Amino acid sequence: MNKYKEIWEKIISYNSFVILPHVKSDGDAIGSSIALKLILESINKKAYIYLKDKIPYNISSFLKSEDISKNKKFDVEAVIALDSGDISRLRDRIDDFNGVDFNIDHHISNDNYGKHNLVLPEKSSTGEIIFNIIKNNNIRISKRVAEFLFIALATDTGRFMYSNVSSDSFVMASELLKVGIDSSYILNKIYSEKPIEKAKLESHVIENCEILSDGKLAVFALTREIQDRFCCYDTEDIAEKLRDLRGVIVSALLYEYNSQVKLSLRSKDDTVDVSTIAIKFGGGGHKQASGATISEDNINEVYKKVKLELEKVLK
Ligand SMILES: [Mn+2]
Repeated sequence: MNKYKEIWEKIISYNSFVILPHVKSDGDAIGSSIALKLILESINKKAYIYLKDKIPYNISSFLKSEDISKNKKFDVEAVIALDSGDISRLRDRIDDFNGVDFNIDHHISNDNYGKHNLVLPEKSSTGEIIFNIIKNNNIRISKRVAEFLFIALATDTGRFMYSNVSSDSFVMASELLKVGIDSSYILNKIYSEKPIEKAKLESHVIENCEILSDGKLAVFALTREIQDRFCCYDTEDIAEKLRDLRGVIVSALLYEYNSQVKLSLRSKDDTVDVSTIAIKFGGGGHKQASGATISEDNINEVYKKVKLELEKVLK
């Protein structure tokens, strides 16, 4: 049996669900979660999305207040994890439940922590996997579902720029546009509404980053003090800004977050697989975008170690 039909048949054998996107949720995690919630509701199932964090500013304008619950809402029969490369990315919520029933994801480092797993690293986004579930099971795509699947696809492909884009991604985008979504409006909402303090913080990072390995590596340590100074705690996309400099192949952004040090790694092409570095620091992800949460609390110490590892790879 086709894997998309198989997973859907198992899912719909239950009647109520909690959907858990990963912590520090992004467009793919939230977009795929809302799309799945809506299609489950369209066949009279009960589903809610449980996420405690603040939603990124550029996604929140698409949401209605009832879309996401900050608290555990009701007892459910099944737990669905979406876009979470490992179970620790659900850690602030998973203890409220009895394990993960369905693990649907596209991270290569995913270790199949669910009772049922659909992990497809060749897919651009978890949104693309949900789209395939929809297509293979002849589920109707409403305009709102299409909008969120487009958000998932567009954000996880860096607006169709990363090498995870395949002809399937464009077929998917085409089908979503046929449903009647306004892709230009959606992309403008996501990418052209940057708060000025975020733009200023980005400028500071660019101005003060270290360029190493003959210009191929850009690194920066974003301390809490700098975040306070710019009144900006949104680090989304800053590693991308470093990667996008001419000559840079790999960028690394370290930042202090909730008394931990986080690492974001980005690479411009397939020549360097940054997930191998992320794994060394206890994290994971994709070839071109990965990250880690590091238990060492001194950001400057971590910075030295990360630089050393990256300089080895870029020699
Ligand atoms: Mn994703």
